[in-house]
Amino acid sequence: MPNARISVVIGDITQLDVDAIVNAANESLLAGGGVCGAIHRAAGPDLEVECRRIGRCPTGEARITAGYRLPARYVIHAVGPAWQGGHRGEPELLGACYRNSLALAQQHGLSSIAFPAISTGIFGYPLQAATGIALAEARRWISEQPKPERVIFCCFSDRDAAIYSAALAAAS
Ligand code: AR6
Repeated sequence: MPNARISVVIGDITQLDVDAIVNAANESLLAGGGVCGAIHRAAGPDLEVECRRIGRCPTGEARITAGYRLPARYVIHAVGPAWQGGHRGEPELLGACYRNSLALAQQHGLSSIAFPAISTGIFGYPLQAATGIALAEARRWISEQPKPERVIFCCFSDRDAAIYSAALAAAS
């Protein structure tokens, strides 16, 4: 029952008390706008210090840091693709973000991970298509791996949550 381990919540991801929250980062790993700005503000300046030490993260990859002042113990910084019409490898790169984030969570023995809707804000990825990729990757991972036990999709609006919930129900 993969869906029993996947849930959709509405709210601010910086408030979630989970092992790791995922940041929709950019390749520089420095604080930007959107959820990335919110995570850096809530975590405090030590997060950016650690990000600077790590350096650049290519699109599709992910890096893990401490959570500092966040309730979450870790932040996994995943760099999603900017939408360029869909023929520049965006679906594969977005899928890789989810897989690489889940792999990092597993390597660190984490039980719970919360994702925002990576790439669907400033980077302009159409939400419906991005949701399909996010859920497909989570379901595939969970069907093959025991960890993380719980995958949470944290939506910032009721509209986004309705799309996630409908996609989750359709896939069950
Ligand atoms: N909690 C949960 N979701 C949120 C929050 C929050 N506090 N704030 C925004 N969202 P975006 P991207 C949602 O733009 O498209 C940054 O500057 C938002 O509604 O944050 O991957 C980075 O540094 C949307 O559904 O990320 C990059 O340069 C989702 O988070 C670039 O923007 C992602 O929107 C990344 O753009």
